Amino acid sequence: MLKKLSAALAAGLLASVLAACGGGGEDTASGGEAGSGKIVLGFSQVGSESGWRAANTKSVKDSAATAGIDLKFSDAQQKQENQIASIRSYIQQKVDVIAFSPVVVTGWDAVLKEAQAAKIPVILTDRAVDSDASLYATFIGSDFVKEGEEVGKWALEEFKSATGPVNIVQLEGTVGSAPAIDRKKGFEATIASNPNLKVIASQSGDFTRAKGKEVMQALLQANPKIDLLFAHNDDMGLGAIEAIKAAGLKPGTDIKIATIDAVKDGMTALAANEINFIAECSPLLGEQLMELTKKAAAGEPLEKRIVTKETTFTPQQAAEVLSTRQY
Ligand code: GZL
Repeated sequence: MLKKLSAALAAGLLASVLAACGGGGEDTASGGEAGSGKIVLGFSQVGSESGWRAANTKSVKDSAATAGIDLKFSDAQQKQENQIASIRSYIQQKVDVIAFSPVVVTGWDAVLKEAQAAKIPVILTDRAVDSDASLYATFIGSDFVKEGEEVGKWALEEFKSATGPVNIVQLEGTVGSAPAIDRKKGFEATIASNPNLKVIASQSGDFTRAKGKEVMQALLQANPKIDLLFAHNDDMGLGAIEAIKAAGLKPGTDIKIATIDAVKDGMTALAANEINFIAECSPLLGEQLMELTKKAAAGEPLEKRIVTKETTFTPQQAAEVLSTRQY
């Protein structure tokens, strides 16, 4: 009897050690222990690549604490394999709900099927996947095509009286990510109505300030005349501003700049006319995510797609709201 008991204890201990070793950054539980009666949510975050991501992580953690939800959180350092490992560890831990922001669009079918087989509902936040919608409970996030269209509409207006070519360079987000794919799609489809507006170069800056600066330095050397930079997020735009200044040019004047996100640093540059236009992409998804988590845990049906409400900002509008921004 004693032998059987110790073998069972050892097996249980091994399973819990394995389950805690999800990939990527450490898993941090922010609520009560298993069996505390609290809903347990396993969340896999893309990484910590931008100001937007930091604000999104804060929103998720703060909202879980406010909602009394036991949050297990992992940072994938922008690696899909780490997200998949974390999701598998949440399945092994038998959490009530899994949520994640998929770093890229493809490659999720297998792990989503494993979660479905374990009867754990999955909520996509922020970014989409190309898996069949039957494999997840709902997707809450922005309409990235619309964000790209908003920037395109601003560019058409800004350069409507141009009589010659308007040379545009584009700093794209993480390769293969939904925001990079869809922002590019929305922007380029919109500016196509004015043949003067030409994207002469388009390259990924991986949503980071450092990479945005590095790529913009190369683009400035290769292209003597750049009229507009469209950066898929504020952070890459802010990195590009450093490169533009180092090249002896005035950002927002010599080269017009449009970005997406509207985080504090981006809005500060916009208010200072170093950026000329920002389309908002709200990271404050935490509160809605917790409401959806409670419904999913209760087995309630969820609408398949929840789009976050967003706006756009000019320098004047940024100056007016800067002091009241939450992120
Ligand atoms: C958009 C989000 C993007 C932001 C970037 O919802 O996925 O990732 O625009 C962030 O700042 O890195």
